[in-house]
Amino acid sequence: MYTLYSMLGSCSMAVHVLLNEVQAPVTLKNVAGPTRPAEYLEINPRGSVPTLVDGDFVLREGAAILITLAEKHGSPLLPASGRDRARALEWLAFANATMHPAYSRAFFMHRHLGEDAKNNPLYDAVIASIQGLWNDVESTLQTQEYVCGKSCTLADILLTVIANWSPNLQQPVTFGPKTKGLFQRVVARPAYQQALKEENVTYKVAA
Ligand SMILES: N[C@@H](CCC(=O)N[C@@H](CS)C(=O)NCC(=O)O)C(=O)O
Repeated sequence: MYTLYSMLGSCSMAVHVLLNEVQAPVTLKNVAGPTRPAEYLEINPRGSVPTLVDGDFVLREGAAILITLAEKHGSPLLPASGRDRARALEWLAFANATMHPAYSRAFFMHRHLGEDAKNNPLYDAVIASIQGLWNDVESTLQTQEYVCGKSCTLADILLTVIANWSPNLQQPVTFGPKTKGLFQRVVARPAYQQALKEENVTYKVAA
């Protein structure tokens, strides 16, 4: 039994979806709130989620957790070798280390500037950078169903999770028809549906 420290609907949800995909039992511990529980800060002083606990092994950083779990459970969401694996890692890095921080910048500005954030020219630039990244996803999907090609990978799941934060931005971000099609396919997976239900999250950006 794994324990997943999470915040509902956040990037930890991608780990939750993967655990459902591989049918691994998990206890979710929601640490959202103005401050993190002391118990959580002991295992992750950074306070961010996800953190996975597997027996006496504590693993932090979402990408490391996703890769480790996919390998351990032999999930097809991470190809085992060769160029398919390289491509899957490339797009997982894009989701985790390019798209996610772009949203984090916007949320950081909103947290510190409040409603003034949306009138700040820097906020326009942050939103434009997010839009540019989704435009790149849309171009990639012109000739293929998933960002790596014919098959769903970890990156598609994480991108689908991140996209659903968009209604929380102070300015709109739009998704092209191919990108919405990707979200529809990913959200329709039983493991994703189960995670939405277990986290009580509504998926808002696929329509
Ligand atoms: N590099 C970290 C970033 C994780 C991250 O920023 N998580 C967000 C939720 S999506 C979070 O915990 N935010 C609250 C905080 O940092 O206190 C990872 O990929 O695990």
